[in-house]
Order: sequence, then C-alpha cells, then structure tokens
Amino acid sequence: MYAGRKVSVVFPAYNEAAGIEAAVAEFLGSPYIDEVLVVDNNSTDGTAELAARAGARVVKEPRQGYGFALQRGMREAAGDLIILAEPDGTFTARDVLKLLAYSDDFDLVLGTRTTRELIWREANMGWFLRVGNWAVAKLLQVLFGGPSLSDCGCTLRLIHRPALERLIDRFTVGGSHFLPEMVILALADGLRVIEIPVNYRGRVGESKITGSRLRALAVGLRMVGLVVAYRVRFWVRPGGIRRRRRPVKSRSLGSGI
Ligand SMILES: Nc1nc2c(ncn2[C@@H]2O[C@H](COP(=O)(O)OP(=O)(O)OP(=O)(O)O)[C@@H](O)[C@H]2O)c(=O)[nH]1
Ligand SMILES: [Mg+2]
Repeated sequence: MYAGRKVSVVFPAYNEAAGIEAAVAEFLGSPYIDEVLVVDNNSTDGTAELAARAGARVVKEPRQGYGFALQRGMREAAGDLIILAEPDGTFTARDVLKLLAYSDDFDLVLGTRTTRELIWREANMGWFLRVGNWAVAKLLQVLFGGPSLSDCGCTLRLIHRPALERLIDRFTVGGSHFLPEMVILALADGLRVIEIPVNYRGRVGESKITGSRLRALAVGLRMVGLVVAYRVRFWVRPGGIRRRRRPVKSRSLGSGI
C-alpha cells in the first residue's frame, strides 16, 4: 500500500526461469507492493510454476508478444497504482518508491535508464541503445509536446488505474514496440506524464528484445513509425489531442472521469 492505495507490479514473462523467483521475491519484499502479477507468455521453461511458487499471481497470455503480455497484466492487476517492470533482474524494487513518490502529482510516471550514473557496469545499455532510446524519446517529446523524455523503452513505469482505464481499450501494439504507444495516448489524453531516472542492472537469463543490435534497431524503427503515424493521424483528426493537463487521482475512481 502507498498512501492508502493498493499497489500491483506486473511482470511480462517469456522464458524467464533464470531470474523469475528472485525478481518476485525482491518485489514482494517491498513494503509498498501488495501483489506481483506474472503474465506468462507461452513460456516453456517452467517460468509460470516458479513464479507461483515464489508467491506471484500468475495469468497466462496466449497471444505472443511483449505488448500483449503487458496489456493483459494491466487488465488483470488489482491495484489502484499499477507498476510495469521486468523479471530479469534489470530493475530494482528499491526504485518503486521513486515512482510512488511522483505518483502523488502525476498520472503516468516513466522510468529512464539513460542516466549514466545509474547504469550498472553489467547492464545492456551501451552507447547504441542509449542514443537510440534517447533519439526516439526526443522525437516523441517534440511531436507530442511531452515533458522531457530520454528513454522510449523503459518498462519500469507507474500508472494510476483511472488513467489506465482511459487508455486500455485504445492500445493497438502487441509487439515489442508497445511502450511509446502508452505515452502517446496518455499525452494526447491530457494526462500528466513525468520521467524519472531509475537504476538499470545487468540481465539474468537470455535477452529477448535488445540483445542484438539488429533486433534493437528493428524495434527502434517500428517505434519511429508508430510515433510518426500517430502524429499524422492526430494532425488529420485534431480532436485526438487534448491540451489540458490535469491529474487523474486514484481516489476519484468512478466519480468524475
Ligand atoms: N521479447 C519478448 N518479450 C516478452 C514476450 N512476452 C513477454 N516478454 C517479456 O518482456 C520483457 C522484455 O524482454 P527483454 O528480453 O528483457 O528485452 P529488453 O528488456 O529490451 O532487453 P534485455 O533486458 O537487455 O534483454 C521480459 O520480461 C520478457 O520476458 C515476448 O513475446 N517477446
Ligand atoms: Mg529486460
């Protein structure tokens, strides 16, 4: 619980047996976190069983894809505050408190992994990924009038449930380029968005998305395509952009929004 609100953590998981137990234990060990929800995305290595044994609630998402897994987790999470993370050891449960602190004033709190001082030596965040993530984030920031953004691909983020309910039926991306869509729709809806630095550690287990430069580049290009396509769509149909910035607080669930 945080400020009287229930906190859920969502882990999308595809063959994460190597790190899932430790990740579930680490996040459940946080005094602020009420549930850890693991979305098992057709794992064949026993991820689901290990997660359940470690104390997570496990749901299965049959549609393969990072975006599908996250969307399923956001639908199933019971919390008033929903935190997306990964069960591969890259994010620390300690940083949850940073997200929570900013949730007092913002509807969507994004982590950024591009702060050099917080990138651990073993982390997969060399110059190519850092600059690539930064460049796509800046494009999104400029085209959608966002706050300062420096990372388009950080799973670690927090959203208030009422804010999520405004967005959840509008997500279209089931693949690895899902994250910017969440930010675009939030900004277009007038939600208050902020980005804060978080730790980024080395990964446990095998990388699925940004392990190879070629795969990372492909995801990055799809993100650019998504950002540009949304911008064009909103130019053609300007009603899609609301300029108001006002908080959507969990407590107002069911009243007023
Ligand atoms: N790529 C991929 N990831 C999935 C899928 N379903 C769930 N995931 C999870 O999504 C998260 C992101 O994938 P990662 O392989 O960690 O990709 P990344 O974070 O960009 O890069 P590294 O952590 O350096 O490997 C992990 O927790 C995966 O287990 C899927 O279908 N494809
Ligand atoms: Mg990862």
